[in-house]
Parts: sequence; C-alpha cells; structure tokens
Amino acid sequence: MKKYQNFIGGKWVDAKSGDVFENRNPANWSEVVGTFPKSGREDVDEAVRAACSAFDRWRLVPVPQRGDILRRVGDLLSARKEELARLMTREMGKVLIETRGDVQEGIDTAYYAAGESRRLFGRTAPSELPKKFAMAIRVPVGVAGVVTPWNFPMAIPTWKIFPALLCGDTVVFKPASDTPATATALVEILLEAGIPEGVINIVHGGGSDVGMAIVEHPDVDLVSFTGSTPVGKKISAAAAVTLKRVALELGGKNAQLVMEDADLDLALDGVLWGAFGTTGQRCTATSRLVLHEKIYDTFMNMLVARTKKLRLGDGLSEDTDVGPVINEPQRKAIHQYVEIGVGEGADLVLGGKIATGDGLKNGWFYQPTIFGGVRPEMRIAKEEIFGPVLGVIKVKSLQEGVAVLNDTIYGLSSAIYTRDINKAFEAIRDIKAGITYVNAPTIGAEAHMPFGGVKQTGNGHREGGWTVYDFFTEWKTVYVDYSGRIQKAQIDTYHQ
Ligand code: UN1
Repeated sequence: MKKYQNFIGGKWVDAKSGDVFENRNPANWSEVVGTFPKSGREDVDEAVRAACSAFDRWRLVPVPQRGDILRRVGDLLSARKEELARLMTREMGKVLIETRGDVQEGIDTAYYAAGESRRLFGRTAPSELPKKFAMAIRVPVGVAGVVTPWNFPMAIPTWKIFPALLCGDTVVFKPASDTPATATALVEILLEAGIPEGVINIVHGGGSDVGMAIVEHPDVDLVSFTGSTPVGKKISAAAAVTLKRVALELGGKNAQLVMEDADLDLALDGVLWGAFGTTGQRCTATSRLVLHEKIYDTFMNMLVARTKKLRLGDGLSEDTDVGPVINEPQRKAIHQYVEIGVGEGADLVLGGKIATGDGLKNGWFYQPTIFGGVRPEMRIAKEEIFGPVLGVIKVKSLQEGVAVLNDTIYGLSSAIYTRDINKAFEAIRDIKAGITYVNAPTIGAEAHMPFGGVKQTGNGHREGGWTVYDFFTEWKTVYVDYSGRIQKAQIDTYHQ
C-alpha cells in the first residue's frame, strides 16, 4: 500500500496535522489503493503562498514555451495511458475502456493547449484619435483554485489545469478524496514534463476542509469547480465575499428523446451507453428517456431485454459492462431515489436493488434500473440521481417531448433521435441545454468544443475548446499614443 503526500512549493509533504485518509477500491473495498494526507486550512495557506510566489516568474515565461511543456505532458500521458487507466479503474470503478477514454481526453486537452499557445490571440482596433493605437491583450489572472470530482479523475482536472497553466496562472489543486491517486499521477507527469516548483500544488482532503479553504482564501484569484449543484451554490456564495471569479460545472438531468421515425436500434445503443456508461455517474448521463407514444411499448421491450444482458463486475475485467458505484453513501442515495420512485407510483420494470451476485459482494454494486410510466412532475424525473437509474416518460409529439426535456432546473446535455431533419432542427432551436446531440447519446463531449450548461447546471462559463481560455485570462486594454501631445478621447473630435 502506497503512502501518498501533498505537493506544495516543490516538495512532497504530509498534512501539517499528520492525519491521513484511505482510498479504497469500490469494486473490492478490502483493497486499499493508498493513504493520503487529510489536509486542512494551514496546508492550503502554504500552497497558496507557494502559488503566489511562483506566479511572479511563471507569468513571464513565453506562452509558446508553456505550450511546449504541455505538449510533453500529452506525450507522457500517452506513454502511460494504460497504467493510468488501470489505476483509475481501481480507485473509482468504471470499466477500462472508459478509463482509457478518460485519459485520452486529458491527452487531447494537452495537445489542444499546446496548439493554443501560438494562438492566444488578442485584438487590435482602430482608435478614435489620430496617432493612437488601441489593442486588447490577454494576461494571466493569478492563482487558480481547481476543485474536481471523482467521475472523470483525469479528464476534468486537465480541462482546468492545462488552460490555467498555458495562460500563465499557477494552480492549487484539490481533487476529490475518492480519486486522489489519479490526480497525484497527473501532478507527477506535469513535474516530469517541466512545470516549475510552486506552479502546480496539490492538497488532498475533504471539500469542507480543503475545498472551502481554497474558495475563501483572499489570495486565490479564481476557482474552477465541477460537482453538484448544492455544493456549487455554497462555493458561489463563499466566493462572493472576495468577489472571486468562479466557473461552476454542476448537475444535470439529461434526457434522450426518441421520435416515432427514429432508427430504434441506434437509439437503443445510445440510451444504454448514456444511462449505464460510467454506471450512470456522469453529469451528462441520460437519466430520462422520453419516448413517442407510437414506439413506447416496442422500445421499452427492446430496452429491458438489452439492459438485462449488461454484465456487472470489476471494471478491470474486459467482460464487464458496468462497474460499481463510487462508495456506500452514494449507493444508499441511489437506492433511496428508487424507493422514492416506487412511492411516487412509477413502474419499476427492472433492477432497483443492490447487486449481490458472484463477485459483487465486496463492492458497491447496484443493479441497472429502469422505471416506466414516469411523469415529468415526479422527483425521479426532476432530481439528479447520479447512478444507473433511468426514468422513461411517454409523450405525444415533438413539442411535448421538448417541453418535457426542458422541465428541469438543469440544462447540460440533451439528445434527439429522429430521421426527420425538420424535427432535428426544431429540437436544436428549442431545447434549453448547453449541448444537444442529434442521433447520438447525451454523453461524448469532445475536448476542443465548449462544454457546459444553462440554468442551474452552471454559472455561464464554458470549459473545453477555445472558450475556457476566456476564463483563465483577463483582458487588458492598451492604448499607445504616438502623437506627442495630449489628445482627449470623446472631446477632441476630428469629424465635425
Ligand atoms: C462529466 O460527467 O462531468 O461528455 C463530464 C461526456 C464526457 C465528459 C463528462 N466527455 O460525457
């Protein structure tokens, strides 16, 4: 069993308190992946100090040089992809093809950042006055607090940390306490690629101890957080005290709409992947399936038959389709939602129980679960469950389907299956979500495209693609007057 440490100011260190916590394999909880420092406010203070002093040097490194380091990060992640995927499966359970995909998102994000290093463009504009030059350039913001979840332990940290570093910000990183080993491996790779001391710092521990200390720290200039909507609201309120810039990627209640003209086999593959991939633990997971009444019965039969065949097990086995959920409290929360659904009168057509078959007893497994006859006003249709639970709703038309899709406080991802181009475009126009897929599942965002949602899924920022670079830089407007005399904007006019 490995004993892990924090990395602060260029040194691997224990928590000042000396306390540790364990990280266990959710497929086999007798296996301890490692112990990690249970840090607190004083560890965060030190990391912020280190990040502040490193910022003075890092901001002066030319952006293409920072990009070269990130390209090496991409190379190292590629070389270690399989090893990292296996470590990730051991600490959070999802199947190997998915953890490989998670590392691949990090690789893609690294190479994208390296490319962006020669394209961190500003703007020039004509001045109102003669012999005067106007431009706006991007400058780094300062110290970035990065607080990340356990469901994408590599991809999500890279979405935040790589753009931050490329832009010249320094980082204090608090990964989820369920996935600290993958996060530590990422930091080791950043160091091996040449990120200088103090520029990247990692502090392990809980959200209320370490995460909130980062958010409240007056010398942290911005915070990027992915997690639940209730925690996002707390962060937003706490960050308001210092008027910190905050990017929040929060919950979802994503739906797949299947019209009567859809390719049903394709739509079936889509919903199985969207609802039960990552054991339903994605903010983009399909948790509602909205079916046109003409295909409802046929599609339900197809869905139940295929879901029954999904094989639960340890994600390290190539035969497994669905791994465990992350931990016991999460499994309890999922089961509570199933009880709520039954109580609300939804029709439990499959699953709904803790899975206890062969090889499942020592892990946090839950049966893939389907509710039929769900109505939009039920809690299981409105609240994020974050587990392998799918609610199916029947509708009569495209308009009703879109209204059901929109009937939620969230607005991250959405999907429509139809062969009718007119219906597809109407749905693109009317669905209130940050992402709409046509004939593809609600999961599968690509690293070079904006990622984020509307309503209570976030606070208007986008990760991914070119858009994330707006978050990690400030615009600085520069005027150069080469007239040699005082020129007064808006007063000296030359066009009467
Ligand atoms: C998340 O669940 O927080 O589109 C992110 C997807 C993945 C990212 C999910 N590429 O499902």
